[in-house]
Amino acid sequence: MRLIRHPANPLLSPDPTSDWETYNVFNPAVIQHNGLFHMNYRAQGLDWISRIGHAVSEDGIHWNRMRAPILVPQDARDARGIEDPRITKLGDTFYMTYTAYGTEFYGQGEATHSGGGVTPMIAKSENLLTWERLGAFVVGEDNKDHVLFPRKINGRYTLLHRRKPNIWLAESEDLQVWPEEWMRPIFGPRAENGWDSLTVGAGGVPIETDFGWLIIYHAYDSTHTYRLGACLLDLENPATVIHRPNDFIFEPAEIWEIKGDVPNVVFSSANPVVDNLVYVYYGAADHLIGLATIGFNDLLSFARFG
Ligand code: BMA
Repeated sequence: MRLIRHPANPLLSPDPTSDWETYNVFNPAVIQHNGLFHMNYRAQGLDWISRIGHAVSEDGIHWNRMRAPILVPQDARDARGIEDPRITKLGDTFYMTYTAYGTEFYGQGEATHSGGGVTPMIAKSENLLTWERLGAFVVGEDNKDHVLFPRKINGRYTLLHRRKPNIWLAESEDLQVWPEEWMRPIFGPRAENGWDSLTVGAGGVPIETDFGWLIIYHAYDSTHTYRLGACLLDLENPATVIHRPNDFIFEPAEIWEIKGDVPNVVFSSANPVVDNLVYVYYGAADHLIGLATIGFNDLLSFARFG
């Protein structure tokens, strides 16, 4: 079972006339709202700092982008960039989870990167354009790939996150405090399995189905090739894996997925389901944005029985 590349790929490319998205556009969040697709994507321009751009589309294929970025660094915590947004709608509010890459390290212990560190952040918006930062999800650790579930589970906000090399679960009563005692690892790399032998991290917003939460995740191996996999988590206790197929569902194959800013990367942080089709948007080689699709029922069967 493999995702099918859209013939219009790549959907979005860097804009050489624009200083903030000159070099790379990748790793987008995409959500359908009021009949329009909205994309918030990571872009790098002349200064190599990541900013978030916004584009809209009627069909999810052809995009009109805004000339200026909609979210830009504001302090030492994100001075080196705002990376890898994921957007979840809860009630009437949109939440963006993203990685702040900063010139200062927050928290205790060793810095996660030389001269600074990463902080997984949460922001909220009523219109997908203006974002209010709510704060960090955790500080002082190399934690990324966090994404909120689209409803509360057992009365608590719930999110997936990544403590290398595993995908973890976290819970909160208010989106501000995420107690350590409510955090649990869910699954990790499979050393013997090949494509997901070194690290795993969550993709887009978990998809609620009758049989569990359908999750798309990324993984890499010793060659640092990023592929995508799928699995099913229990609806009321998402720390329990119901089934996790051995095979991947997508891997770099096109020139622009193999060659780019970082080679051999397909990295997805958006998988909206529209009209029974799963739209898997992905960053290709940290340079372009592509789309691959799969029927919802096909992906669900694979996640249950593959
Ligand atoms: C990860 C993230 C992604 C990136 C990927 C491949 O650590 O930082 O932004 O797409 O590496 O380079």
